[in-house]
Amino acid sequence: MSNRERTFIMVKPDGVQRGIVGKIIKRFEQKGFKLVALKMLWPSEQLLQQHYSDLSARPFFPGLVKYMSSGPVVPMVWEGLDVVRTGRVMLGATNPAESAPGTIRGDLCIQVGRNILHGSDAVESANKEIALWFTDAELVSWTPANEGWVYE
Ligand code: D4T
Repeated sequence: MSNRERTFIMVKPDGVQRGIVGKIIKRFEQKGFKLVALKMLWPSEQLLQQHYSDLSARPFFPGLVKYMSSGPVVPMVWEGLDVVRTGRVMLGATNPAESAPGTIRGDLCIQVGRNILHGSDAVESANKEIALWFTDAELVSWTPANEGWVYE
């Protein structure tokens, strides 16, 4: 496992609309992960079809793509030890009705179709998603002032 593992986290249109982007960023910052990329964009249906290509046969796919393209989203990349797995734990179960209290979804949302954020489910999918949403130049390599003292 590497301190340099990266995951793709994206605030969905409902999270942006509800004004909780800052709260979501704060959870990852407080945990101790490092932000290496962040932007806001209004995604096309084509980009979302690519992002969710594994789900294209699912009955909820057309509604999912329509909803995800209904407004701006905030994709980001977070870095740190085991960040993919820990990020999923922090998000909570996909269906907020089953997300434990204390998780982001467990604390902040109600329905599966409006579950406020996405998080990669494996290192391989994280790498694919990061490459889909960000260029190499948008991934910023930097060292927090205290990283050496905390982690080394
Ligand atoms: P994301 O991708 O949003 O982090 O979700 P998960 O990885 O946790 O779950 P997923 O791929 O199974 O679902 C993708 C996305 O589709 C929505 N969804 C899901 C929905 O609208 N209805 C459903 O029945 C399910 C299972 C929510 C997340």
